[in-house]
Amino acid sequence: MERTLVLLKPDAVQRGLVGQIIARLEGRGLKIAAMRLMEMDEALAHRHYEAHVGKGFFPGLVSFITSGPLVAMVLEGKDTVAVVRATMGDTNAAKAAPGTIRGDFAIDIGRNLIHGSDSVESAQREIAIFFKDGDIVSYRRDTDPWIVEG
Ligand code: DAT
Ligand code: MG
Repeated sequence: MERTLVLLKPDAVQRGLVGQIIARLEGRGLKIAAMRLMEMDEALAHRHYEAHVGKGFFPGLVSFITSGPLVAMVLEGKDTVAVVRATMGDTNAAKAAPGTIRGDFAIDIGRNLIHGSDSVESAQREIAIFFKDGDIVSYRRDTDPWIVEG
């Protein structure tokens, strides 16, 4: 089973969309393996978004992501990285397809509600930023065989 890091960004918390967003991810059959409400400081933001340091939008991104509490989660399941990315929709929420989280709830690239790791390697790096091994819980659900065959 594959794991990914999901952040429900400060706009999701402020707008009261945390429950609806989690419901969509759970609804696909993804399993919550870790979850916490927290604030990101500047150092953490630089670490998490290291690939974007120096870009024009980076200062705005840091100020937004550190502006209030967010929900960090580890999700687990089949092809989780790709499934979460598809469920999120396009980075530019204005272009995100209806039916996706961004396409249904957001309209701006700088207020796009959710982060999901973009590869298995990124997921491993990002999960380690937010969670210790002991924070991640492995468990079986009786529904698992009804979600993934085999
Ligand atoms: P994603 O969050 O879909 O993985 P990304 O990794 O390319 O997108 O960028 C990280 C975040 O930075 C993105 O969610 C919103 C912000 N961002 C990216 N490109 C931007 C741009 N051109 N203008 C403003 N914000 C941008
Ligand atoms: Mg990204």
